[in-house]
Amino acid sequence: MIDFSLTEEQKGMVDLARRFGKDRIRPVALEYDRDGTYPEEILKEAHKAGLMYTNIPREYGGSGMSHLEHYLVTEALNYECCAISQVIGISHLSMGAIQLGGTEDQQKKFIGDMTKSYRSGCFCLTEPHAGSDAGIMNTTASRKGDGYVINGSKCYITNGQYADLLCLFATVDKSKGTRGISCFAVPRSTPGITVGRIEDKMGHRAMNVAELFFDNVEIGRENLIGEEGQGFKLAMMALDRGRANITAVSTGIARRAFDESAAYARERVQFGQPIGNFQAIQFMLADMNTLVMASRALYLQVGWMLDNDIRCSKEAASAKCFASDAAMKVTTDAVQILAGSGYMKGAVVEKLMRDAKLTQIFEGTNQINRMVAGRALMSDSSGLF
Ligand code: COS
Repeated sequence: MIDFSLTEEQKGMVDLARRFGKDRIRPVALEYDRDGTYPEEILKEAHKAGLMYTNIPREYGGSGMSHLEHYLVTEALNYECCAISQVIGISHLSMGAIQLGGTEDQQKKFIGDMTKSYRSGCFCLTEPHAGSDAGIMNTTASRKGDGYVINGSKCYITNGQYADLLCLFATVDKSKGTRGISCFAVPRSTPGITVGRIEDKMGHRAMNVAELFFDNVEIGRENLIGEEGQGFKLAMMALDRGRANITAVSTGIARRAFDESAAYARERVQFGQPIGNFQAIQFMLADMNTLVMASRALYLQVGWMLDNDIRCSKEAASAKCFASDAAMKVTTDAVQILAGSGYMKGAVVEKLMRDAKLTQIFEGTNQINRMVAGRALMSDSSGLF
């Protein structure tokens, strides 16, 4: 039976996120975007409100939400500002591999420690020459005694400057390709980690993105997550979840752009009547709303699959492509509807359009995600129904 109604508890979660977004994020969203401000105070409050570690189990200091619930909360927060909300929700991707591959003791130790603070984690996969082709990374983990020494660098790391816990991917044997990559939980306080360039971005400007360097960073065997050589698979499995998350992020962005457009269409009078009376505008709004509805349906499906332990690599990749392309289209149309007033700096829809662009790029470009879905369909074209 398909049922789109939320339980009272789920309604409470969404309501909490909406209120937090409206009261705490909305008043500063444009200012933080203009100045590229790290939302420190908001993170402290989100942490207290239980909105930071939503899908981390309660025994490790999280709120214990399901994937589907986390995505509902994500849409609600991202409606207000995706840059601030991405940092609030960063543990969903950054801790994914540790949750999937870590022992109970490792999760208690690493994730349990991290959730005490609002600084959260970061997902260290990308390197300057290893973006879409993530498997050719150069960062090494050489065995030393019972542990490892890490050397190398990572770039475009969301929350890299501030994260307390790094989920780091490094190769123990480059000759083995992706099968040589391992995953490590590395506390920020480990000596030898330095922060390089902080990126100045087109959109998502309040979201911290940094370069990280690892210079003889010594860690123990207990920092290895899963088996040696299992890291690439853990990264890909974490990205399945992450891509479902970007579907919810994109839905939040698109819904806000729709709402801004509909409100403007109701009040902007030209030729003696609100422009929303004209079919040219109504058709645009109808199509924008359709894209929002479809994007939401996709993250609900993938969230449900994750919660029921059904592999969803192709569904998550397809959902991410659809919703991010939809967010780009809806925000571009929102600027068109608001016209001159929407194109100016300081307009909400101008920010949304810049923000939407990144959703087509991060957690795998849409070209890579189409490839992920396309390849999977060659071996298994079955669907849910
Ligand atoms: N779940 C489980 N296992 C997976 C998987 C998934 N979603 N995706 C891949 N794997 C496994 C494969 O089954 C394969 O296993 P074997 O070694 O046992 O054969 C292994 O991982 C390597 O996979 P594959 O051969 O597909 O690797 P490629 O290097 O050809 O391609 C792509 C991998 C391009 C799909 C991958 O590099 C990718 O997603 N790139 C984009 C990275 C990204 O999203 N970066 C953003 C960083 S975070 S903002």
